[in-house]
Amino acid sequence: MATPLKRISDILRDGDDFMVASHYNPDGDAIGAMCGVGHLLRSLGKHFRLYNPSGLPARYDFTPLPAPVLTELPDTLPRWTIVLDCGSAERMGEPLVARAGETRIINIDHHLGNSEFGEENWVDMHQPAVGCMVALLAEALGIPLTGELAECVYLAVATDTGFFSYGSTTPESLELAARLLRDGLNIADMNRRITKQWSEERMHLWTEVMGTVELHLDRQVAIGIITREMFERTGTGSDDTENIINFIRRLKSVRMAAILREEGPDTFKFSLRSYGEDNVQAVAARFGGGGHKNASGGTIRAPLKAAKTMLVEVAGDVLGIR
Ligand SMILES: [Mn+2]
Repeated sequence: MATPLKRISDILRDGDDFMVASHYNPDGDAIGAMCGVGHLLRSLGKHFRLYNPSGLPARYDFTPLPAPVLTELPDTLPRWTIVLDCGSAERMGEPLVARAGETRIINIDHHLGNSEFGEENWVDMHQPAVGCMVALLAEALGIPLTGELAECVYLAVATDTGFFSYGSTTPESLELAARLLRDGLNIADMNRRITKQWSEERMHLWTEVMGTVELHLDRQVAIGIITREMFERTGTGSDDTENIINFIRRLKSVRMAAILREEGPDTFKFSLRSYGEDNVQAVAARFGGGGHKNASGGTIRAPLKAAKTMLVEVAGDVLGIR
């Protein structure tokens, strides 16, 4: 039986009509992997479109695009849709979920507990980024990892590994970075483009959020709050919250860092981060969420105070803090 990598590279080589999609509210891995696969298809001379319901976030506007990123689905969906970095079909966004039956889905992902919603599923939770899987695809297809493709792969891998600092970082991902560098990638310039993206408005939001951080359970659980009112007052949006949680995790005593972000009346999105053996995926799962061992998220429908209490309680339970 052929491996998923072999089957998918065969489909890319033999097919012609593709759409490449990634999760809504895309992060660096979603954008880098989506554009990376676009570059592969361009190298192969295939027809393809890129689709993301949230579009290309301004902070990734330096990404070398192989095609425009569509925010609306075309009238006729292509034969194949390659879905990247989505742990479940729901992450593709409502419009594509509703029309998933009109196309054949290739699911390439690295999230623990991926629901294998595609016709072809290549799910490898040991990969630190879907960008690493795109590099393996390039290799299988004999396409050199240079130029714009290299920049997209680097964007994906560098952001999802926290610039090769998280526990998910593998020897292979470091070897991949070394290979990109050896083949001409300007790493300092890429890192500048990825990180030097802050607006004053974001600085104001972060100042406020840091001010909300509360410590619970013997200072081992930290929770920060982001309300819609804060967004309005500082002129920011959910894009401006990426990574803020990793700074809360820097608190010396903290084993689980959490952010509760108000989505609507009595509805909060939560993000969780931990280090090492503290499994916050298990915490998120209690609320129907998902993710990775040290990075997860989900939604809690409750008023803020109750949401906080529940999160602290479950964290204490799962992580064994009492
Ligand atoms: Mn990812």
